[in-house]
Amino acid sequence: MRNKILDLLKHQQGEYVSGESISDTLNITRAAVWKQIQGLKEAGYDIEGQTRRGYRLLKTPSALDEWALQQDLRTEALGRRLLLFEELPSTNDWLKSLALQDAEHGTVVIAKRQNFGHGRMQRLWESPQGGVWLSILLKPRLSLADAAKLTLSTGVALAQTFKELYGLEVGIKWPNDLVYEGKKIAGILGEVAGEWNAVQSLILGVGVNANFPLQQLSPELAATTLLEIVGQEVNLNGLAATFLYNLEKETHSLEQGDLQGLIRRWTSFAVGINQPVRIDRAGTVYTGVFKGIRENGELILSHEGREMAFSSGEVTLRAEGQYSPN
Ligand code: BT5
Repeated sequence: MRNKILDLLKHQQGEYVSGESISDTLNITRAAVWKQIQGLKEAGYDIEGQTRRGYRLLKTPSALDEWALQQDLRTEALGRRLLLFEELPSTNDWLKSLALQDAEHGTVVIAKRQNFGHGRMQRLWESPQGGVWLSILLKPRLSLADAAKLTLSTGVALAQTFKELYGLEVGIKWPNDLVYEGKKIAGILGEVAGEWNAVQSLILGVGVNANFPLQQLSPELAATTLLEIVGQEVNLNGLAATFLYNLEKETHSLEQGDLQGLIRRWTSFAVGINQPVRIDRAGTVYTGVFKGIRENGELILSHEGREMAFSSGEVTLRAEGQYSPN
């Protein structure tokens, strides 16, 4: 009913719709219309009501909202099936179980907050209200090796989104942390659902620290939020929709085999290229210059006159005076 009312208001494109015509069209009482409109206002919809003329929709909410997000979507597949929850333990875990029940390519699960969000190696991911915590199910036409590169695509899509929407230069810190002035603003977790060869399902989890103050996160984290940087709340539906659009574009480009383009875009956002770094592999520290990544996502280190490659699972990367992960 709520969405039907919104559809009617949207259809009038900012013009008034009388309470009577809403109640006639939807076959509900005027009082029920009024109640629904109150609910929408509480959810952040800016709806003007005038006694004689009726209602008109002025603005959709900036908080996460299924209808508003659907309006902002410009994708073919990503987010066309969208499930929004007030709270979940973890959107990745939820989507994983949907994937096992054969959910379709592009299904997106979003939660307003998570109570058991996680990062790589089951590290805890703090997910208070006001962030964008979402997971996307992809069944790409790619080999397993190429599909693994979609985490790189996700980083690029996110960095592009920050740039497009807020003019922010958010960097990608290898392998795939999004950082602003050395502080983490978003994280990415790619997981395979079930047996890869059997179902070919990849789950991409993305967490963006958006509309909440830094005090909501543990003080020891080297983190920041969009609210801190931009100085005001951003529209989370627009943020999610733009990101999904950019990710779909990246996915298509990878499916068409443009790996070089991906590496180029990734490198253009990468933090610390051609700078001295320290790499810790199982307790052994390698110092050298960070030269970029290989096509398989491995980091290239110029170390004592030769090039060494490191994969993300086995090392931690640190740059002096810069953000360092765990
Ligand atoms: C990541 O892991 O950065 C991937 C985070 C992915 C989260 C999304 S939210 C939606 C979906 N559902 C999930 O359950 N997960 C995904 P990693 O690189 O392992 O970094 C984890 C580390 O980041 C933690 O150990 C903390 O040090 C730090 N951290 C935790 N919460 C943070 C936050 N909100 N902002 C910045 N850093 C945080």
